[in-house]
Amino acid sequence: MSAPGALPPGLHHHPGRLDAAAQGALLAAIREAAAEAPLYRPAMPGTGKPFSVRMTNCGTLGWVSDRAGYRYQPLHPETGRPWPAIPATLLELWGELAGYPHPPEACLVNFYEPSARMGMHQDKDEEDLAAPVLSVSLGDEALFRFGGVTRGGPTRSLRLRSGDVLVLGGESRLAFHGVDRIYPGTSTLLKGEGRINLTLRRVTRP
Ligand code: MD3
Ligand code: FE
Repeated sequence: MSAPGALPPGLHHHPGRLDAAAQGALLAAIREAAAEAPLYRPAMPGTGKPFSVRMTNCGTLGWVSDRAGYRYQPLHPETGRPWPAIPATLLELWGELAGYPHPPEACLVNFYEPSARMGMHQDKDEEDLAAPVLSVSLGDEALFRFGGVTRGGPTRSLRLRSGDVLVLGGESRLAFHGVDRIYPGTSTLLKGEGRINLTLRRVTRP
């Protein structure tokens, strides 16, 4: 279902929160980070099936997945180097929108080619589930889907556009969510087709 109307408690959508200049500056910062910590393709725990999304991280901790499982770790799994710092503009955005008095520790960078998807899942690898997750969309539009805290219940869809910010806190922090499709050619921000999503997270309990 995709009915318009109120979003669930704790899910806040800020359409166009970043203007074109801010999106361009943020993209430049993320490109710098990805030069230091290259995008890589994670694998599913157990099966080792490759993700369709490529990933990297900024921050003191980065989210990684491989055959052994999901976890946060301080080093890039392929280079063995620490992740680069979270760009200052993202820390400022967190300060303005998160409503949480401690800084984020992880910024997961997801890169979607037009054929990439993210299956429905919960984000629950963090110790501090009292902290919200803040997401920034850059590049081509995406069809984002979210449901409740149990798998298989009713869901709603939301189109996420370049410059949109989502804050997921409170009752929505453990909601199932995923990305059903990318709409190639709907943004000119990136050099080519695709979408970047940045998610800021507090991982440890302060
Ligand atoms: C709802 N990323 O990296 S961001 C992820 O567009 C992830 O790349 C998607 O799901 C993406 O884990 C969605 C929006 C988002 C992020 C975290 C959430 C929605 C959420 C946590 C709880 C509920
Ligand atoms: Fe997620």
